[in-house]
Amino acid sequence: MLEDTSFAIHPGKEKQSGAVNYQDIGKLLDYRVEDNTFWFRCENGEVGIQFYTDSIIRIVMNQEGQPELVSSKAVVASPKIINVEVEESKEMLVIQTASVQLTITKGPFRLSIFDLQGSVIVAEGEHGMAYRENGEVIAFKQMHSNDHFYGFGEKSGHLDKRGEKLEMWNTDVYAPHNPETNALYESIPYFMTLRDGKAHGIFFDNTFRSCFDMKTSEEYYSFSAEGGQLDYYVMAGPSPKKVLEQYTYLTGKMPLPPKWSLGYHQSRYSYETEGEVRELARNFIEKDIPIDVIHLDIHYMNGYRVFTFDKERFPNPEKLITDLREMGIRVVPIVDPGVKKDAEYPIYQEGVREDNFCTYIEGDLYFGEVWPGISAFPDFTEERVRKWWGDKHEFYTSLGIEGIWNDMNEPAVFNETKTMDLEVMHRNDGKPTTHRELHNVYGLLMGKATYEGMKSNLQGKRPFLLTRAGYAGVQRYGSVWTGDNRSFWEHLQMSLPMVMNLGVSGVAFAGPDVGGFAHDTNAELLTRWTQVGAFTPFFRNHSAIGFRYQEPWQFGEKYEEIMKKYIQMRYQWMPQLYSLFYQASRNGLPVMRPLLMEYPDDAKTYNLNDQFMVGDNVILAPILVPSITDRAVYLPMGEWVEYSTGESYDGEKVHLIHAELDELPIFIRKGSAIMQGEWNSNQDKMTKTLSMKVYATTSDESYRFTFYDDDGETFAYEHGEFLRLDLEIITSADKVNVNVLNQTGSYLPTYNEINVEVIGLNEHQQVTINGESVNVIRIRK
Ligand code: MIG
Repeated sequence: MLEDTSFAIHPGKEKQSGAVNYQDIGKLLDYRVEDNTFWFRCENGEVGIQFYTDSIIRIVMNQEGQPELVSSKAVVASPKIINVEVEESKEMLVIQTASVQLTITKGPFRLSIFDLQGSVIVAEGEHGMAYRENGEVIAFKQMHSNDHFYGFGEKSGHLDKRGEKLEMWNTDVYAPHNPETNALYESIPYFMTLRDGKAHGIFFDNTFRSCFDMKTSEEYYSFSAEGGQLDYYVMAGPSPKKVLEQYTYLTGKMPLPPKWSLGYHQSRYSYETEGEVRELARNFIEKDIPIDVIHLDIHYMNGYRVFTFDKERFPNPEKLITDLREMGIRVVPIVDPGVKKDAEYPIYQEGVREDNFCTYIEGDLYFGEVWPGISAFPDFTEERVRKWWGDKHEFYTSLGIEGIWNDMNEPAVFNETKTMDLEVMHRNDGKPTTHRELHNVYGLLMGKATYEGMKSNLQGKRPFLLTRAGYAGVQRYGSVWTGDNRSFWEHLQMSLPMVMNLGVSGVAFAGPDVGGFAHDTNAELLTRWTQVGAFTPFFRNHSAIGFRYQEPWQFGEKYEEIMKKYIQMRYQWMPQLYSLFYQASRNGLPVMRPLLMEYPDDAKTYNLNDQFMVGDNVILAPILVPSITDRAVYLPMGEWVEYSTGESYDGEKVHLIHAELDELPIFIRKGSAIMQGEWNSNQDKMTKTLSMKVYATTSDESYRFTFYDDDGETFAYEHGEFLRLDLEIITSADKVNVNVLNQTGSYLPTYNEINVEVIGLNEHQQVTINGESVNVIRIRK
């Protein structure tokens, strides 16, 4: 209570922070190389160094003895045997790979990594690796005056986290999401540093509560954890995109999601009855507003028991799901981890009998209160339990369900600490340890259980998973929404850097609750938010019980028309978006990106919070404030064309752009292209007419991109059933050439050709496609 008053800042309460009271690792005593691992014995601990590639280096410090190099929950790659050269002198040791040089000074042990041009990537100085008697471990790195920090998973506040101190502890935060609220639902202890146009990444693979401090000092930053080893990876870059490729090489890529999950999702806590859901679906069909998914929140269940339907509210779920499916709509139900303590409930019975729930070391079950009342929690840290839980999803798949929404998986519990007791002892696949250590991966492992279970139950169809909690690597299982935001303009603004930083953290498929979850939304906010949502990777309108309904038609025809236009636009852009999702599944690059990812040399992009890119050639500059129809837009190098007006804009300039309520400023880089489909109807979402919009320029440009398509819902693409076109656009004063460099895959789409539309062509320019004067690309059968 008192902490909410001025008492919180009474004199004498300041906390100590910074590099005080730590035990330094001390001098290097000796070193050896075994199995491609370097071991450094120091006065106060031992360090192991491994190479995952020439440019991904793992460093592990253990203050108690030889570091353990056991498997991680996040990392899917293994160390590689690479060529290294070692040179030793009296004071130091130099280890060189094909991409980086590590220098280690011996007294005290300090590690620095340089690129081959001799520029420092990371360096230790006065402070290096250290620990505290209480088990806390910490790494200090030198901070440069021009370092900018990105990533850190799901965080409120601005894009650039310099000057921030961020905590990682999966937390259910209903309110508030303020700039200072930094422990949210996801913990991704990873960041990317950008310095003078060059980037590198650090992934601190420690599941304990951890802290990243870019605030306390201007000379150094630090990352620390409450326990465990100091175990981290340095990714040498040197470009932001390379860093992301390296990070997702380590922690995995997003599987290609089903195409329907890229569509529009409508949700509410809750659509409470079958009747309400049917009426909702009918409305979308009648109004011709595109929709792919309706979410069922907790009211669908019988007394909030997972794997059940309430017989009165939803008497015939199978029929409902089949009927909706015919309308072109899928149903995604919520599944929470808490299993109601109820001796007559089969899931609870089985869980207890088979010993699947979390227990204390003494063997007693852990119980916590959540929606169903007193509940037990599956121990997802154990393979056997994950399998059990995953198999249970047959309940849903047998009804025709292909997607699951995991909520409350921090895990959230209604008590003071908001979560499970820290001393709960997880089984952890044969290495039992406490919830204190595994809290941050509970959601990730529930996601793993759910994704894998759905995948095997769906027998060849791609599952969709939406999860609230997660850890590094969560992208391997699902998409992430940013939890309980509010219907504030500030939260619309905040969602941009938040989703961009999630993208920088490997989570390519993410988005906020469009319109805002809690609080009453309003017509203008919902309209502007829907425009943004049409271009964020995950696009779901969701609102909370007790607040205003916010389906696109709730505020009258004028607003409905605008929202409909943008939701339809989402579908017109689907071929482009799907190609970008394909790319993300291959190289880890996010669909929605901060501008700095494409323009790392342009300092004006370093903290650009209110604009974002979709792919590498499209910039969105939405209106994010009420009653305003003009805004400043910064366009980086190049020439740009506004999508709707066709007007040209110079790069490296700030422009004042006008956008009425029905307008969303979208800029495409000249010399590049985008793929466009069309909106047919909810029952028929297949692209039949595909076009490529090429934005002409008279300057010498060349642009390459990949168009990708497949059946959108099965894994047949893994056996070659896809269509992939590697395309090239070459422009100069007298020409616009479009070339298909390569066509691969055996998928036969409904369209036979791609209509090429050149925008802004000059009279002296001639258009050719594969060298011929035509305006279509024929797809080879
Ligand atoms: O706090 O299931 O973030 O999306 O509607 C209540 C009810 C639990 C929290 C989720 C929200 C969901 C709600 N849940």
